[in-house]
Amino acid sequence: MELNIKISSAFILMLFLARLGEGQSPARAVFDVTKYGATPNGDISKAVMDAFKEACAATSPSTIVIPKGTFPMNKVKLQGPCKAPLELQVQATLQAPPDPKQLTGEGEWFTINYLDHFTLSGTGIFDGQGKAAWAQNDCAKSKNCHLPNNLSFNFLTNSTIQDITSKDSKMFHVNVNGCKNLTFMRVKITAPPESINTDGIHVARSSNVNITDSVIGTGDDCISVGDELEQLYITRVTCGPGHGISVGSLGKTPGEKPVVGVYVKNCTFINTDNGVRVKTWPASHEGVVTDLHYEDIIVQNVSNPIVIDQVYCPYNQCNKDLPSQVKISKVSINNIRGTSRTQDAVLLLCSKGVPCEGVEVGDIDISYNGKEGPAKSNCENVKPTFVGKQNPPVCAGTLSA
Ligand SMILES: *[C@@H]1O[C@H](CO)[C@@H](O)[C@H](O)[C@H]1NC(C)=O
Ligand SMILES: *[C@@H]1O[C@H](CO)[C@@H](O)[C@H](O)[C@H]1NC(C)=O
Ligand SMILES: *[C@@H]1O[C@H](CO)[C@@H](O)[C@H](O)[C@H]1NC(C)=O
Ligand SMILES: *[C@@H]1O[C@H](CO)[C@@H](O)[C@H](O)[C@H]1NC(C)=O
Ligand SMILES: *[C@@H]1O[C@H](CO)[C@@H](O)[C@H](O)[C@H]1NC(C)=O
Ligand SMILES: CC(=O)N[C@H]1CO[C@H](CO)[C@@H](O)[C@@H]1O
Repeated sequence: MELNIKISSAFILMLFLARLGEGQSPARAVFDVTKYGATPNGDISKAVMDAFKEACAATSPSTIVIPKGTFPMNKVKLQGPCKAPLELQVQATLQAPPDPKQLTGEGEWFTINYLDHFTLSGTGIFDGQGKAAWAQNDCAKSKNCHLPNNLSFNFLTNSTIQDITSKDSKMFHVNVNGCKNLTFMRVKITAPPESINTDGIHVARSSNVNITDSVIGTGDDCISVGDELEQLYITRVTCGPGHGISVGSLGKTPGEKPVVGVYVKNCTFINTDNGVRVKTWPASHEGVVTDLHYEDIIVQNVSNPIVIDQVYCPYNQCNKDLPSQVKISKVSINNIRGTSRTQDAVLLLCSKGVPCEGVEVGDIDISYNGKEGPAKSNCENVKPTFVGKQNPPVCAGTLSA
């Protein structure tokens, strides 16, 4: 009985978009979650998963729609493979339960796995309602902190995430793992500066990931890069507040795979702790970071605009006498302009065990206005080649700390 009702209602729901006069473009079946039992103020999780189940089985491209409105949503996991390309259009504001203990089920708050040619679109908001969770976050001290990420994308290929907003995640806003050819366009990620571990987008074990035309401001890194990564393009991203765009931290766990090819172009950093940064732990395991290119970047009131830090050791829980074993090479830094909030505008602190190689510094113009004097730059275990003009003179200073 129930099955019959479901099937017939699914039929009615397949509203085919008439594309009169448009020739070949195939009609897309539309699955509206409100037709699957979703009601405003009621938990929408099951409706979303039910709509997905049908859409995923469809043999032609389809669109799942979460229409305008505000809906509470518990954990949702959408897992492919599906039979045809699928779009999830979110127009709604989706709210996680405020108390992390109320989040039940597997994985992160919203998890999407194993899809090819998937699109997440719409001007909707994923509201992690993280305020209560940040207060309980002791991840700095404790090894078992299990706060859910906001959005988790795993093993997606040829896919696009566009226009959505992620707000006040309990932990990382967006976690990208095992994806190939994934583009983020025009996304917006916001959380207050005091919210801890709320990284904007964390990308690891992936290749060909593009993040463009996006605005990210959080209490941690705007974008952070983990190991086993090839070809990440970050273009026209505005970052702030937050900790900047970071490769790493790396070297803490054994067997980390290389990070190859990170391109940060035409980005703006406003009031952030760092601009572009690479961080690796001292006394570390081996690793490789190569092909990093930073170009056409504006920094405004950024504490440390350019940082390579191979003695990264927050909370002082490491042996700083033993060098990092993560080898950094082929780094170019060109046309970085603006203002620094501390005197240390350019820090290239490479490992004494495996010095940086192939670092090229082009035009830099970063000013600092403070009693101590103008902006400075300090370097260790690196001999960059210089092209263009540098203000401050790069590698000419000593650490102010
Ligand atoms: C990447 O994905 C897009 C769809 O998002 C597709 O059009 C394009 O062909 C893919 N590129 C490669 C190299 O697979
Ligand atoms: C991604 O798209 C490309 C180009 O359309 C296609 O060759 C490839 O098979 C797709 N990848 C997967 C995993 O389906
Ligand atoms: C990602 O950006 C790079 C550089 O702008 C470009 O060559 C590539 O085609 C882009 N890939 C996608 C999937 O948009
Ligand atoms: C980056 O900015 C430069 C200088 O403002 C501009 O010439 C170039 O077209 C921009 N490139 C991209 C990819 O936005
Ligand atoms: C510079 O950044 C700091 C820290 O984010 C902030 O408190 C201060 O107001 C900023 N100054 C300006 C001039 O924006
Ligand atoms: C519930 C859960 O899986 N939380 C994860 C949140 O994200 C961090 C960083 O990716 C993971 O370590 C947690 O396990």
